[in-house]
Amino acid sequence: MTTRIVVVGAALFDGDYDDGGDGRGGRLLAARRSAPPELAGRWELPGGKVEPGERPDAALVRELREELGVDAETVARVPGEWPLKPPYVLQVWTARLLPGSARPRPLQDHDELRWLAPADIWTVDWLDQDVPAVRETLALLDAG
Ligand code: 9L3
Ligand code: MG
Repeated sequence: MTTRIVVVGAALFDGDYDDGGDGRGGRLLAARRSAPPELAGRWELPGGKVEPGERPDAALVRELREELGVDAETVARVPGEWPLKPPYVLQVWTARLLPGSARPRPLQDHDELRWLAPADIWTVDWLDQDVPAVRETLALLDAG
C-alpha cells in the first residue's frame, strides 16, 4: 500500500483580490523554482510537504517562513486536491501576510518572486499541476 503525502501550496495575496480591472486589486504571489532541475524555471504556489503529525495549515505557515521569510496565516482551503508525482497530492489554501511581516524573498528552492495582478496571472509558466489549482483559487475568489 502507498502512503499518500500532502503537499500544501499557498495562494498568498497582498490585498483583497479584485477582478474589476482598475488595477487596484490584490495580487497573487508566484514563485519560480530553482530546483530540482526538472522543475527549475517553472512557477508555483510556494509551499511543501506536510510532515508526519503536522496539520496542513500549520505546515503551510512553516513552509512560507522557511521559503520566503514571512509571517503568514492561512485564510481558507481551496476546494479540491491535485495529483503530483505519486505519492504526493497538492492542496491549496489562500493566505495573507500578518501585520509586520517581512516582504517575501526567495530563501530556498526559488530564484524569483512575482506579485501578479489579476490580469497577469497567466503570464507565467506555472507548473502543470498548479494550473488547475490556480484556476480553482480564482474561481473561489470570484464567487466570494
Ligand atoms: N509541488 C508542486 N506544486 C506546488 C508545490 C509547493 C510543490 N505548488 C511539487 C514539487 C515537488 C513536490 O511537490 O515535486 C514537493 O514540493 P517541495 O517540498 O519540493 O516544495
Ligand atoms: Mg517547497
